[in-house]
Amino acid sequence: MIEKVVIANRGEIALRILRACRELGIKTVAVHSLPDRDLKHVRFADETVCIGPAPSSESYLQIPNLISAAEVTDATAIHPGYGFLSENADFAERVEKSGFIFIGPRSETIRLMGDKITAIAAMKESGVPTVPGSGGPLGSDSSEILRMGRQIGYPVIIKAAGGGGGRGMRVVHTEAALLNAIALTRAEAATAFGNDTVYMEKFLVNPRHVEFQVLADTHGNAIHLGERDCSMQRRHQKVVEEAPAPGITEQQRRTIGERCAEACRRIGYRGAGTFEFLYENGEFYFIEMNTRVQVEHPVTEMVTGVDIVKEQILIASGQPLSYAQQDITLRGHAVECRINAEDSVKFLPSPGKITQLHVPGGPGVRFDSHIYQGYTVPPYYDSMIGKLITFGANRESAIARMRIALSEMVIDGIKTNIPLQQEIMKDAAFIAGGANIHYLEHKLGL
Ligand code: MV4
Repeated sequence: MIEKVVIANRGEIALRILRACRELGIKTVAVHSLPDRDLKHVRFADETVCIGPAPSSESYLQIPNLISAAEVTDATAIHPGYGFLSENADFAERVEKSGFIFIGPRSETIRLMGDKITAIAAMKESGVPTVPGSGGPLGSDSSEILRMGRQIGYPVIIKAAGGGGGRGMRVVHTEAALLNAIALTRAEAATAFGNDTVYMEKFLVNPRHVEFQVLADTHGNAIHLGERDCSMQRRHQKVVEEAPAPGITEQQRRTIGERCAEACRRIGYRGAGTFEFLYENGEFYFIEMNTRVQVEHPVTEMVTGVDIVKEQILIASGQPLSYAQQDITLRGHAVECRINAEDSVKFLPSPGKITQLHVPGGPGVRFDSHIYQGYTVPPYYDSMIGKLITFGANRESAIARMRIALSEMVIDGIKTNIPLQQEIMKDAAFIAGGANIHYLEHKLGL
């Protein structure tokens, strides 16, 4: 069993990991940057190590500092959370080579999924439905590329193999624009990712973003925990997530979920993972896999009763999964509103001191956050300061609870996106369910 975990992250996820460790009787080490010494999880941790100054490039992204923190505290394992080094294969490899357990997949798996072309190929081989496309890197033969574009049909999208999460892609509407678009995407990819490999897919015009949560252990077991809808987004930042996804049938869930679980078994996946799909006209198309715990994992926890972070730690300890697929049943509905320290209209970050804080509560209300009255939100990191999650017997009651919870929440001293979230919770298209990935940007006039 893992005895001591270094939490290589900050904010709400660091606190979430700390709580999971405490439930499992595992000691914790909080690593933090200089301005983060007053974070809530730093106060609760058994040990703390300052790993550098404010910029994440000099603290949370410094691999040697994190390994040193594990060494000086004699830790067993490192949990990377999300963001920062969580999907950095070199970090996972150095953690493993230094004799610590990386709480996540094997470094080779992270590398496989980090390259979107190899990720898609692996999933396609395992029977996961993918987007019609080049099925591999685009070469230099122009006539072959033009033939491929015609075969796939316009519009197409050119994506960088090293990209993901909305970085390094370009939509092409006509054959006349294709070769130039490829050259531009290649050049940008070379600069941004140090890899100019690009591929082509059919561009889906109005899809939803539906993702499947999986868990896989080191004994060959893999299960899925159903899906989430994350279509309500702005500039590739998710704003609202929910589980289950509106309109997805039990049959679709079983078919796609089982294919994801089978893919995990085939590639020897370890830990928690997410299969990202575009969903359009009743069909699922795999686009990327995330090899970390995700921000929106709580909505899945609420409808399945599974503690995903605890499972991550148990899996890393070599324990078999606590659940078989038949133990997983979905109950009710959960919605998550991300609470950001930002102006609701201009979307500018709004760091500063929280002078008043009142947190909502009652049945089916969960607030995953590290903030407290008197806490100063620093300007150096992501603006997300918490996640408000509500659960209900059905979607309508989960949304109704969210409206009340948002109305009870008071965060003074800084601006937040609570007004935007209140607006979304009374939006007719959101209430109807199944809005696509462009809906929110369109509503906001982007
Ligand atoms: C697409 C697509 C349409 N067709 N691929 C953006 C983020 C990255 N994960 C993949 N993305 C997209 N890939 C094909 N073939 C549209 C998007 C996309 C998107 C996807 C999910 C959530 C929000 C999005 C916003 C804009 C574009």
